[in-house]
Amino acid sequence: MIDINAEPFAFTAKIDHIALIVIDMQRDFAEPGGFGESLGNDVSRITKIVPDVKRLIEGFRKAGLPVIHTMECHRPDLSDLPPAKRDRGNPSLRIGDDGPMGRILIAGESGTAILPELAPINDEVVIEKPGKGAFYATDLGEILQKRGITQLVFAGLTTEVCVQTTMREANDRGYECLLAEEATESYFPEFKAAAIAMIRAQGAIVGWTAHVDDILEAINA
Ligand code: TIU
Repeated sequence: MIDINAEPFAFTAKIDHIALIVIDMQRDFAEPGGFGESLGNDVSRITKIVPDVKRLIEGFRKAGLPVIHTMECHRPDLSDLPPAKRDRGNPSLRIGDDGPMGRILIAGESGTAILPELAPINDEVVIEKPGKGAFYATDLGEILQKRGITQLVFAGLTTEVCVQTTMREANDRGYECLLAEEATESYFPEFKAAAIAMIRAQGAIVGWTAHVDDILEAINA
């Protein structure tokens, strides 16, 4: 067991039971013409975290620890897309519509892919999820249970939407959750700051937060 310098207090990492989960680092959220922009967001902030997400992923790989990737996406026939999600916010392009990078947020389309710098390698698990949380309508829980994972380090997009939703789902299922602060981003800097504050408030009510350097130092010790 190794203590990681974290807020609101040290996170005691159990190295045989910890995994990195990288949430939705997809072109659709990071590049012009994708789902994020169709909702009216300025996507230019998002790619700035790629180097920090990359070194976190590489640190876990170097330590021989599991890296799990998620992708928010839907089946080509849209059978897993509730109309309420498709129509919410009256986006300029709806999920399933043809965009400049292929059909918006549809499995297998080039715009839905994980950014090439952060692409999964070898046998890393990739979870395709139709919701904001990665446990809803996926086999993530079973996969973690079979591997004996009880602690999750979180990175990815966006802090207050899919990252926070998945952290809350995981926390309720008994996982200890640690968010890597520089390896997550929001379209709204104030929402990122608020999400970090609310996650670690009340004695880590949802989980801990830590800097990428402190996480890497501990897992590679
Ligand atoms: N819109 C937004 O902030 N996020 C999403 O729709 N999905 C994820 O956070 N991945």
